[in-house]
Amino acid sequence: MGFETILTDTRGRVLLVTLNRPQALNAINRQLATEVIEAVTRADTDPGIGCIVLTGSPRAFAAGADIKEMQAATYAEMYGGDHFAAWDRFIAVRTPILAAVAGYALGGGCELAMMCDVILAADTAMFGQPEIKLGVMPGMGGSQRLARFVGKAKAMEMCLTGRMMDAGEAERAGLVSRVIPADQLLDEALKTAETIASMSLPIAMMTKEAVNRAYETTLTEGVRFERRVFHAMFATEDQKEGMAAFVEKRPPRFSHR
Ligand code: CO8
Repeated sequence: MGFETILTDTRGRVLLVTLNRPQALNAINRQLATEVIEAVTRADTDPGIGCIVLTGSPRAFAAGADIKEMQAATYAEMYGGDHFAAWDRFIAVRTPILAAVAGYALGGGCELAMMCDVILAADTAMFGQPEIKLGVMPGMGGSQRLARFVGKAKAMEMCLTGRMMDAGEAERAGLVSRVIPADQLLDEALKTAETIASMSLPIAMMTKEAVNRAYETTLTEGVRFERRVFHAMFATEDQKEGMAAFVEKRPPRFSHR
């Protein structure tokens, strides 16, 4: 399937997905959502891809769900079409996904970034959940994920006022892992993605699953889950290779098995 609202580029073991609706600041319409979800789920079944980078333009990662597309929708259409439920397929992707955010990440754009596993922010990045100004609220997980990532006080203030957070505040609040000068964002994101993709893919997938479990369960259950998965890793060839390489003082050659 050819894509019209995103660009995809495979660089070694990294898939770069670029949102590409510049005329609408990458607003997420039905087509863009379908294409992003298709691109990442397809990559997830490709053992040649070890990490996915999702990015936008220097001006906007994504300025939210497409307001013009939603404007006239009725309750029956929103409920009947289970609008946004398709993003559950994005969440189910096991390959690590890194968001490289420059410019606006608002509403659904902020929510999309938060659905990724790591957010790297350019110093130009602005994060916000301004839906309340439109007479709605976050609908792609923002009220839940933002509260978990930055705590209730900031999440509540942002969702109730629509105030944006700049990159520095987002880093201090724990929303993004690092802030990078805008002109170096993509290079740094690709470098980080290459590092992740150089690891054993099944081990990276299990690690992603374990860290995500921290947001879904109690500490006791999460630690139990971690221990079971850790034990299971000793059934992989890559555990044997990784530890042998350390002992033999050479770089590991992971077979992703
Ligand atoms: N949807 C549609 N079009 C958009 C959007 C959007 N979210 N954002 C920007 N655009 C369009 C503008 O309409 C404009 O198009 P045109 O030139 O045809 O008028 C073009 O992009 C450029 O935008 P601006 O001229 O407004 O650019 P500025 O630099 O002046 O302002 C802003 C940039 C501040 C980002 C401004 O565009 C803005 O406030 N955008 C809307 C941000 C917003 O409210 N986002 C939340 C949307 S709602 C949402 O995301 C809900 C998610 C959950 C949905 C769940 C549904 C079940």
